[in-house]
Amino acid sequence: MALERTLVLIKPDGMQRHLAGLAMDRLENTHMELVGAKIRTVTDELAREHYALLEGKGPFADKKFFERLINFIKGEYHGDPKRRVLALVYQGENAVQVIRKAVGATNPEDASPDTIRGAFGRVCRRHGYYENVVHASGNTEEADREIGIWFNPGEIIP
Ligand code: IDP
Ligand code: MG
Repeated sequence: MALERTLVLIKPDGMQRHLAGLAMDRLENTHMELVGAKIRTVTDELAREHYALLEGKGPFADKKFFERLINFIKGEYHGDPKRRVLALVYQGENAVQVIRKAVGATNPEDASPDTIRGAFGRVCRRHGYYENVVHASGNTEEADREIGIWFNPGEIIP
């Protein structure tokens, strides 16, 4: 067992649909410790830095689909001029895996109904994009990288 930190983002669909509280309720139920929280406006630069490693990979080999990913996290499809995303850092034993389990599968239609994505996510019928309410780091390397993008060191409880 290892003490880990992981990054969660309440994405613009979650913010606009007022799901931040419900999502956090489920995250709190994991008994992981909340050690960082901030709300940020997602600029183009922040979006591209966050998703830099996905460019050209899997479904994002299609450039247009990669731009959809960027525009989505910038809140372009959810009409929020403030482009708000809530960033959270959870810490605990195996935090990455524990939080991913509460978050659920990438495709909301494959995600178990007792997960955040399974309960609240949806697939955009027009574009096939997974509007899955939250982001959670996929492994510890990703987590360290992403926490460094969203937070300054002094903003996380040691
Ligand atoms: P993850 O968020 O479960 O780690 P990633 O592969 O990192 O999944 O993809 C980032 C985001 O891009 C997903 O959360 C989802 O919103 C979207 N996405 C990923 N793969 C697909 C796909 O095949 N179709 C539609 N949307 C996708
Ligand atoms: Mg991922």
